[in-house]
Amino acid sequence: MTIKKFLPIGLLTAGLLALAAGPASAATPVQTLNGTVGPGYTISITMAGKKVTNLKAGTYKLVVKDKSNMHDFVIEGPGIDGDNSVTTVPFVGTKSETVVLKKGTYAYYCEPHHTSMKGSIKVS
Ligand SMILES: [Cu+2]
Repeated sequence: MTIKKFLPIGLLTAGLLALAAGPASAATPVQTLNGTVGPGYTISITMAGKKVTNLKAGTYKLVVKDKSNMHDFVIEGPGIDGDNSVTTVPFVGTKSETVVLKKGTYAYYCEPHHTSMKGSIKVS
């Protein structure tokens, strides 16, 4: 007669699977883009203090600080038409919106001074 040793394979497997899965995975955090316009004749979009010129396609939170009543902040590109003014003249303050950026080029500018106050971001 042989003595079979009981090996709790099932229990062991369940434990390893739980380890591999780790804690409940959180959704990818939405990154913040910081738009600034004014108080002088300047406009920019930065992320973590650096000017943004290239981004990966995805969803971002765009937070715009409009520091002058004579400027506004507009962003347009694939999926975002030219009427998308995040801020308008004479608003001063902070506004934010969620933007879904697709592959292509986005332009941002101040409408009254669009020939000089402008920038662009390439999304890939
Ligand atoms: Cu302006």
